Amino acid sequence: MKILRGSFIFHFNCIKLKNKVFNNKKSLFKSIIQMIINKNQIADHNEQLYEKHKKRLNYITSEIEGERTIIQKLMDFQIAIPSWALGTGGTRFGRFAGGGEPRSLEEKIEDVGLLHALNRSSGAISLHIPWDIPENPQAIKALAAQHDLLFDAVNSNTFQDQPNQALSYKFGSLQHVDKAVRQQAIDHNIEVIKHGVDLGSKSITVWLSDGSCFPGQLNFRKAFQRTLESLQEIYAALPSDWKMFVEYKAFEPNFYSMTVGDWGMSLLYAQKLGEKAYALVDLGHHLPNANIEQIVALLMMEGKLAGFHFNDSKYGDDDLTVGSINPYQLFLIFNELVDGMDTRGMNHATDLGWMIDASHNVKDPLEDLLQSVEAIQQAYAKSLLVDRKSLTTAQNNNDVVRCQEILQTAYQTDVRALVAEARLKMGGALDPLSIFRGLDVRNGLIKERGSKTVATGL
Ligand code: LRH
Ligand code: MN
Repeated sequence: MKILRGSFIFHFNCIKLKNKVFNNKKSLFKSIIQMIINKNQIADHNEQLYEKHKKRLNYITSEIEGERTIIQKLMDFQIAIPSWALGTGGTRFGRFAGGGEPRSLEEKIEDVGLLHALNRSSGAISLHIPWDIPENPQAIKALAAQHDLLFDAVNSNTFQDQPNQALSYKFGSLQHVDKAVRQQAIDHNIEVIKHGVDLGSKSITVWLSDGSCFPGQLNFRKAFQRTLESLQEIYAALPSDWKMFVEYKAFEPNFYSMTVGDWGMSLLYAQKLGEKAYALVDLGHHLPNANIEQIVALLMMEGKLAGFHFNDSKYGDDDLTVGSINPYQLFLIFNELVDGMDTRGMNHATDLGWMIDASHNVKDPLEDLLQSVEAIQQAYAKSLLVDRKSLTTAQNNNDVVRCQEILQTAYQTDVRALVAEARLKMGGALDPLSIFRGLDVRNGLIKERGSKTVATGL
């Protein structure tokens, strides 16, 4: 396949985009890419890697069936990038900034645009309010459109006290014993929904740090009921086509109880709130050795799974690169997802929220996010290879060994060429990480923005 220079743009599903893209891309290239990546460099990169890619693709397509369907599903599968994870993260012990970090919402959108230009699989950004208040929503929306980006779930923040805030969230927000504090938190969430409506978002994620640090500090039942009443007021403010994602977490920053502490509590809230409320699964928010794939299967069964905050962890809410610690668990989760979505006739690409939630203490934030998107795409591709008919037969025969063989055959299949082919077909880079490094993007950003810039977020 000849990699056509200049027409590279037309890989971006040219029917729909041709005119729009050409005009926008021209301006896009004028902004970031032109500074760091000009339009032919991805084409050059792909040309150098094409022969090797073709060999790998021919091999995998000779080994499997349905590669066209899998590649199309990978092309449709877009993952939202968290606006709060484009800078260097830190812990209470320290933060070691890497330089060239985005100084504004505009620069955050440009960074996600850069990721999307390279892997064509990061087509949405998830904002956190007030870290990313869109001062001029129309301009922000237009800038995002230039980068082919949509706005995924907006996130509220009642886990920090803002400078001009009247009442403190030290002892919680929606659970607080003081009605005035609860009302302040409710008003904030309704304001977040307004920002989301302005940007075309269709969901709000509510994560509450609410809970207690010591036995006796909180009446669990009353805290649940106050939180439910507060969520009901926020739920009532949801536009008809919106969803509310109730994110649970086992511990931190409270270390005795969390008022939305596990999938059971989140499901209880979602069921009591109504059909627009769902339980959001952040992979790092479980107690050690929790069977997250079983939780996913049951939330799917109840039609109450919102979607995900993808990351990885070995101990707590470590927010590490997706698939960096336990890639088999990620595969098992996608295995349950594909089974559950197909059973319910759901659209894999649009019916659940696919978001990353990570924090980068020692890696370049953009390289870390490129690795995370790749890991998610690979886990999804492997889960699409599972021979579900044979698995059901083996399960019905209690043939435990055969069940494992069927799963692990899919898991041990090298799907990297399928994921790369999907990128190539969408106009992305065959190897996003190597072109990101090859073009020294980080130093380009440091030249542009400075070495001491700090992005808002965690
Ligand atoms: C809480 C959490 C939540 C976000 C925050 C940035 O640990 O996962 O999703 O609001 O991280
Ligand atoms: Mn999260």
